[in-house]
Order: sequence, then C-alpha cells, then structure tokens
Amino acid sequence: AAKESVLNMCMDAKHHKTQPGPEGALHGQCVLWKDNACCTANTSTGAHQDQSYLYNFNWNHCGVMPDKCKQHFIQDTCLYECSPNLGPWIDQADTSWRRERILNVPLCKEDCELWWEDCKEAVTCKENWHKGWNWTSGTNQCPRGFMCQPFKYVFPRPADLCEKIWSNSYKYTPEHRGGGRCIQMWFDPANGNPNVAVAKYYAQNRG
Ligand code: FOL
Repeated sequence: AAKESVLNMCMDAKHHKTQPGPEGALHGQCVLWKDNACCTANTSTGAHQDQSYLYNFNWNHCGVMPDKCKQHFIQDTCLYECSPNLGPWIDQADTSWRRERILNVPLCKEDCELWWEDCKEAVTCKENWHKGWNWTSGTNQCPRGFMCQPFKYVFPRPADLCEKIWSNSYKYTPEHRGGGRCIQMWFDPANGNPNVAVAKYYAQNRG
C-alpha cells in the first residue's frame, strides 16, 4: 500500500482498503469512522454478523455470547477494520491471511475494563483467538482438550483479555479516555475522532 503518512494509512491486511477515505454508508457501530475509514460498507456490515464472510469467526463457540459482550467485539472489529489512525503500530505479520498487523496499540483503560466487565461471564475455550482452532466444520470450534470456561477464569484481569485475545494487538495502559495518550474503541464522533491526536503523539515520541 502506498504509504502517504503513518498518520493516515491502512494496514495491508485481508479486508482493508489501500488508502483511507470517506465512506458514506458504514453500518451500525462502525459509523464513527465514516468521515475517514479503512473499511468499506460491506466490511462494516460483516463486522456485525456472526460467522460473517470476514473471517468465518464464530463468537458463540462456547454457547451464545451475551449481547452486551458482543457489542465490544463488534466495536473491536470496527476499530481494527476501519481506523486510519493505527499507523504507528503497524507491523509485519506475513501470515497466510494478512501481510501486516497491529502490535501493542495502547488501548484506553476504560475501553479495556468495560470490555472485560461486560464479558466476564461470557464463555470461551481459548485465550488466543487468532490461532489453534479446529476449522474442519468451516468455522472455528474449540480444539480437543480445550474446556469452555467463563472469561473471568480464562482472562483473570482486564489486561489479559485486551492483550492476549488478538496476539498483542493491544497493550493495556493506565491512560484515560480523552487524554490524547491512548486509543479509544468507542468515542463520540460529534467531537471528531480522538485517535487522530493519539497517533500524532506516538508518531513524534518514538524510540
Ligand atoms: N481485532 C484486533 N484488534 N486485532 C486483530 O488482529 C484482529 N484480528 C481478527 C479480528 N479482529 C481483530 C481476525 N481474526 C483466524 C482466526 C481469527 C482471525 C483471523 C484468522 C484463523 O484463520 N486462524 C487459524 C490460523 C491461521 C494462520 O495463522 O494462518 C487458526 O489456526 O485458528
């Protein structure tokens, strides 16, 4: 992908556009990114569906995921697929399904803690959701020997959830929403996208 600037770019991954730009028809929880997005309208619709065409990923692999928990996974998918502000954390992935990934994105404390709070009673059999599933049925199923347990046992602390579930895409931080030092999954688009300033801060303060 042509890299105009680390401050406004899309990773080279499975569904991302090559360049960010306006998207008039983003769906549901992804609408926050309509002024400037790395996702298409189709991708934003997929972000809201169980076992969508995006990754055939089944959130209900240990029984139905409660809606209050699922909304955080939808929001995570929207941020991952749509945000043009993750440039400072793009890294090589070189796996079968993507060339680039995000690594150690500093997620705001509140976003991580609310995600954990709303999911602590949801059930899963794996700590890392990127690897090691049984895909023989076409969707991810728990591999042999992996027991379904509440998130609060699989991920004892909020940081365990936010960091481990997607192979360190996120880093847990003590930074608060609105302070310009951490990335928000959720924000009020009426005040603009707060992650623009966060990317700028981290792009200038590296090494
Ligand atoms: N959200 C965030 N924040 N970061 C991410 O990296 C991310 N990635 C996904 C969704 N939301 C994200 C994509 N999820 C497989 C599993 C999950 C997935 C994409 C692909 C999958 O096919 N896993 C295989 C291994 C494939 C391989 O590594 O070649 C498996 O063994 O289960």
